[in-house]
Amino acid sequence: MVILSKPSSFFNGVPLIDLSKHDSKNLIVKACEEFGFFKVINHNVPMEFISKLESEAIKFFSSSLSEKLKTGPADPFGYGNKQIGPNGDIGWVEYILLSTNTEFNYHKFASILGVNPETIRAAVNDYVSAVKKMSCEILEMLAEGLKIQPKNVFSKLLMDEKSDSVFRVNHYPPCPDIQDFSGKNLIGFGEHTDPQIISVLRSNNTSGLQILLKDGHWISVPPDENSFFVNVGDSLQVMTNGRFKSLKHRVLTNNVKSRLSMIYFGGPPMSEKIAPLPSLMEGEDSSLYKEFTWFEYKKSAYKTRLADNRLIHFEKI
Ligand code: GA4
Repeated sequence: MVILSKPSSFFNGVPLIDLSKHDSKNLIVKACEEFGFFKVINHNVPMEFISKLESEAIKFFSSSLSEKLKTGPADPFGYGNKQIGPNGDIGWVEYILLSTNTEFNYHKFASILGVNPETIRAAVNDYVSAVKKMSCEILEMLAEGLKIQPKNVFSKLLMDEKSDSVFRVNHYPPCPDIQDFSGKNLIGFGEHTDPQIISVLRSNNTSGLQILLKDGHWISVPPDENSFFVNVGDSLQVMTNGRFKSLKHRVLTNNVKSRLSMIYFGGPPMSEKIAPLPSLMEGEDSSLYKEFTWFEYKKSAYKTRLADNRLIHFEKI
């Protein structure tokens, strides 16, 4: 676990996308090319869906550790504590990971919260459906901005009933200034890029999220509980033949306030071939990547550490 410094200054250059404006599509393309990251306002995701899920999550995370552990381990779905992924990554975080397209068993979570499993299922479904709808609108604006047809080239992958999408709720408890064995402060969630097509994050007003700028500096993103933050995933980088970049990001711990974030990772069906769209290439030969399916990519990703470059195995030499 490595961390360089506590958030000192906030970045004021995060591209801002107003979804209610008609001309946003060109700005989204620009944001995906320059950063692979942007903030969305006027998103139409009902605040009641956000608040409902947030309050259930707060209740869950404030239960005793022994209760929470009964809903784990996250292998890959369930409750996880400090351990991230199967290969030794550790962070000052606890979380719930679930699959959005396969049947998920909410019973254990519901019994801890003292509610009917259907209440939890409905809260997750309401939130995820609204965020998925917004993700699809963004992906369609991207296709239009790139002038590619049909406009659902990207969004259809999330809409597919077999779409392999994931939902994650992260809780970063306040972290006193403790250090790991090497004397470095603890990190909340280590640096990484997201593997899927698009990730959409909503957090409370506690800072922590940082992005890696092209000049090699980590910079803190000002939190905004009323907006969403969007990341280009590795798969979208490949589909655009590297025109859009998946951005490295991480979360630092906060020593006073706890941070709660919810992230929807929109992914393709397992059998989907991930390759640059022909209209975004000069010719077949100009693909920067070898052909692979999402299944193959995931299989290889689960053998990596968080900070690894997962696309490197699929790049043409
Ligand atoms: C990073 C993005 C998402 O949080 C995630 C993570 C997944 C996990 O926590 O199980 C992974 C990580 C993420 C990429 C490499 C592998 C898989 C942990 C890990 C070491 C849910 C995802 O899809 O990929």
